[in-house]
Amino acid sequence: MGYKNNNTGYLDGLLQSRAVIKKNNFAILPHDGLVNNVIPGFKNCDCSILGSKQIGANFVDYIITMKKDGENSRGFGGEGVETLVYVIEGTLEVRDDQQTHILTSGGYAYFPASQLMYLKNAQEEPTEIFLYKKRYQPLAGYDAHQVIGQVQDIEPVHYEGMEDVLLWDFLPKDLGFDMNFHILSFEPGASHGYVETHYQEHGAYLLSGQGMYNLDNDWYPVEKGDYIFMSSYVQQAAYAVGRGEPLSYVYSKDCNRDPE
Ligand code: UGY
Ligand code: MN
Repeated sequence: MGYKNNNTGYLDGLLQSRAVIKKNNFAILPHDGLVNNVIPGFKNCDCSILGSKQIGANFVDYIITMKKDGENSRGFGGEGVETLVYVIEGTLEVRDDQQTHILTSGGYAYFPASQLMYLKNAQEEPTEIFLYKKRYQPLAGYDAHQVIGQVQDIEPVHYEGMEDVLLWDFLPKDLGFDMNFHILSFEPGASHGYVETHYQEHGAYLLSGQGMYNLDNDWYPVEKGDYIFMSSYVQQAAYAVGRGEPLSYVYSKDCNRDPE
């Protein structure tokens, strides 16, 4: 919604791309290079598959514009698969086989493994969502449970004590959850305190601003609408640039499990 591809079919500017694909390492997918994919179950929706096992991810991310009457009435997820939806813009109806919830921009729903997620655009105008699924890694004696929320109701913390970097955690910290979703937001000029190198992988969708991102020790310009896949151990850190909005992104991170 509001990204550069002019959708006329005719060339708009030069045929150049900021996309960078390093399989099993990292990838940057700018919004204007995304194409629509037919995904069984989604009707009246423009769907693009982002991170997937084809670039080395152990999860699948999607960016979806749900048009008027857009829905997935078949149920998203499946046996042993956990799901999460985040509403970037618009109003979304999310239901399991019993209850319906209405989410607005900043809303999210986590469904535990095997509970199918039914989605419907709840307004006339398009609703844009970031969608995630992953095979759940069970832990004996613990379970995950459904979580429905709005980020506006979460108190952010100063990321690693930094004044100008804020972090919102979507899910409870308990061991039943094998992943979490977060929003990280850097005021212009702010940055990570160090270059992270860690076992966990990320799929990140940039919600606002512009920045420079260090991935595998090279720096890349990034902005709102970009998707970044970071595989296990890839070096990663960002600076927010510009004067206007913060650089912020919503992202997943696996957690709470001991690798085999
Ligand atoms: O939680 C994280 O690992 C996060 N700070 N990583 C990142 O922003 N690239
Ligand atoms: Mn990280």
